[in-house]
Amino acid sequence: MDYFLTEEQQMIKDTARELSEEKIIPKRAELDEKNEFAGAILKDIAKADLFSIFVPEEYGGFGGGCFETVLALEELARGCVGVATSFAANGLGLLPVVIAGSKEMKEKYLPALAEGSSWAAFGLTEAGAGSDAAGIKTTAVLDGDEWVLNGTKQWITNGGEAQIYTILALTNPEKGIRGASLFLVEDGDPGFTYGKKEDKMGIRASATRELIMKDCRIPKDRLIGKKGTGFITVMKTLDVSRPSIAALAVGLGQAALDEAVVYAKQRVQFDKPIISFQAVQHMLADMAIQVEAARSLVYGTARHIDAHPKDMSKGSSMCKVFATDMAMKVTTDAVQVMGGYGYMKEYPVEKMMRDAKILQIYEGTNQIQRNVIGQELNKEYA
Ligand code: COS
Repeated sequence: MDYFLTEEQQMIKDTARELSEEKIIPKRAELDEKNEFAGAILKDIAKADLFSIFVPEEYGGFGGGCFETVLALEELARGCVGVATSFAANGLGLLPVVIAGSKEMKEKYLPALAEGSSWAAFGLTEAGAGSDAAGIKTTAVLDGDEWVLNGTKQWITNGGEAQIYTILALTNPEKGIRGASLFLVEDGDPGFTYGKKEDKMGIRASATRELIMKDCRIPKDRLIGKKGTGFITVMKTLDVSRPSIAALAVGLGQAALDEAVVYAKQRVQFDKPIISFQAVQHMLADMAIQVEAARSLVYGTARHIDAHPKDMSKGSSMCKVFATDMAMKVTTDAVQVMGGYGYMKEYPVEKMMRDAKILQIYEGTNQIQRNVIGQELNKEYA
């Protein structure tokens, strides 16, 4: 399908595809088995200048378009969702600075993030605050010229690997989430440490750790935006970044479809390649329909967000749900088409099916996305 990409957009897609083929695919099984963070590959992605897509031009970036971002992520995820997740989480971590940071903060941090010489992570989730993001307990209190943060963030992608962390904390706990503010914490800040690296079902090439703040002291000017506006900035950040998760799902679904078709053409049973059987053809056809439908929705949504940045919650949640449910189904069907071979670690679809599951969970479960869509429909038809 021709999506009428500009020359520049096609170049971004091709660059990411090349990285996938040359750097990611040859290493993905080993990284998965060893539960090893793909730091060297992220450095290759930085060399190819792809980190710049998250950052506005005036701070050394490519422009920060949602559409360009999904093009790159789709191709990286075709290689490995674990690697692509680390890259996407960097965009998620720096978005609050782009959305709400002061000019000085942007000038100080964004150029290195655009270069990929510094990486970011996003600290929202806590042990008792996942879907109920408003239930966070981390606090920040002003003491002279410093903020003092206390609390623990859980399951943070790029934890321990990133240099900057955007952290939501309560600055006025009696006001609940309307008393929350966002902060920028740097690796090495006093009182800031990491928990153990988690051992996950999938996306094992990404690092997931706790962020522990015990009387963590940071300068006063590390407040992102105005005091008390942290939750709104977090919600705006998630609105822009959820299509990124949908893009990972499209790349993954495409990769699983490719594997299944290639296998079905060469696997002979009853003296014929199994692709000649209608039962298999119909499965492959359904997989192809779902991948293309998801791609169209994700591209359309990303273009809409770039054109109308204030009106994006519903579309962003819709494409996250549709594409990630698709990836779970398509990777499961790819294993089914490949039968016993598909279930073996020797073939990549086994890992793809494990990687797919998290897409329905992180950056807001698909149940939460349906809540958001339902609430928006309720408003629209008032
Ligand atoms: N953009 C801007 N503001 C938004 C917003 C958005 N998309 N969504 C909510 N807000 C605002 C609301 O307008 C409200 O502001 P006021 O107090 O001024 O009215 C405030 O934020 C609170 O909103 P709401 O009452 O709807 O919050 P809830 O606690 O009911 O939670 C959901 C809303 C469920 C949508 C939210 O908790 C959520 O997205 N949860 C999933 C979080 C998640 O993704 N976790 C995984 C993180 S991994 S990175």
